[in-house]
Amino acid sequence: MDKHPNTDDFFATVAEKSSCGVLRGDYAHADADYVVKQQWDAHTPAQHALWRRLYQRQARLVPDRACDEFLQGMHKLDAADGIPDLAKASDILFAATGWRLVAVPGLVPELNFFTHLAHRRFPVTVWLRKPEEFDYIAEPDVFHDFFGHVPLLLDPVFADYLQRYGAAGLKALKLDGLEYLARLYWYTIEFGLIQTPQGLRAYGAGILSSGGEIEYSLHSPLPRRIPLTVERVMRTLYKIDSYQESYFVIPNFQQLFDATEPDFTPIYAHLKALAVLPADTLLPDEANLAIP
Ligand code: HBI
Ligand code: FE
Repeated sequence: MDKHPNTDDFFATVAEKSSCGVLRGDYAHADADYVVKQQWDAHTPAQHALWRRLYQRQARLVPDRACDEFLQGMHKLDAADGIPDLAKASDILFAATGWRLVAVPGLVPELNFFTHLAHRRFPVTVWLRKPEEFDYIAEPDVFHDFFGHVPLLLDPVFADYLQRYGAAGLKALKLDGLEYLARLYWYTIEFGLIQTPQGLRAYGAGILSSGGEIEYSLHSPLPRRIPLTVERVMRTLYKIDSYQESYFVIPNFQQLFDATEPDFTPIYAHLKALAVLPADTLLPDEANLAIP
C-alpha cells in the first residue's frame, strides 16, 4: 500500500477524533485505494444477530421520519437478515444508479475518499461495532455506512449529487477548501433534513443510523432548523460527538444537486474573509423552521 502524501496527518487527525486514539480497522491489507476484501464468511452468528437488532430498531423508527427515497432504497437492498454481502448489494446498486460499493477498513484519507465518490464508488467499512456500542460509536462501522448511506445511492438525483460532491472534494484539496467541503458533507450527507409534501423528513446517514437522533432532529424544540445555503453551511462548525445544534433543510434533492453546480472557488475566497459560525448560530435574517 503506497502512502498518499496526506495519509499520515489524516490518520493522526482522525485517530485523535476517534474514541480510543487509534483507528480500529485493519489497514495492513488495503490496496493503494484503501480497498480490502470484505471476508463476509468470517462474520459470526452473533455479529449477524447484532446487525438484525440494529436493523430492527432503525426499521421501526424510519417510517414517516426518513424521506421516501431512503425508504424505497432500504426496501430494495433488503438487508434485514444479517450483515450484507457487499458484492451482491453492489450489483443491486449498480443496476439502479451505476454506483458500486468498495470495502474499506474504515475511514480513509480524503484524497482516496473523494476519488472513490467521484468515480461512483461508495466506501463501506467492513467491521461491525461491538454489542456495547449499540447506541453510540465514534467511527463509522458497516451498519452506519450501509444502513445510513447506501439506500439513498439508489436515488438517481442524490447519487449524482454525491458524485459531484466527490469531484468538488478533489478540487477542494487543491484549493485549500477541505474544511468547507467537510462541513457541506456533514450538514447534508450526514445530518441533512428535507421538506416534503408529507412534512419534514431526515435524509442524513448520521441521523438515520442513530437510535435517538431521528426523533430529536425532527421533533425536539432544541435544535435550529435552517433553510440550507451552501455558503452558510460551509462556514458553520459542527459537533462530532453529540446531537447537532443546527440542522439544514433542503426543499428537494434537485436543489441540493443544483447548489453544487457552480465552481466553489469564489465561495472559498469569500468564506476566508468571514468568521466561522458556532453550531448553534441563528442569523438575524434566517428562519428557524417551526417543528412539524
Ligand atoms: N472515509 N471510509 C470513509 N468514510 C467517510 O465517511 C469518510 C472517510 N474519509 C474522510 C471523510 N469521510 C470526511 O473527511 C469527509 O468530510 C470527506
Ligand atoms: Fe457517514
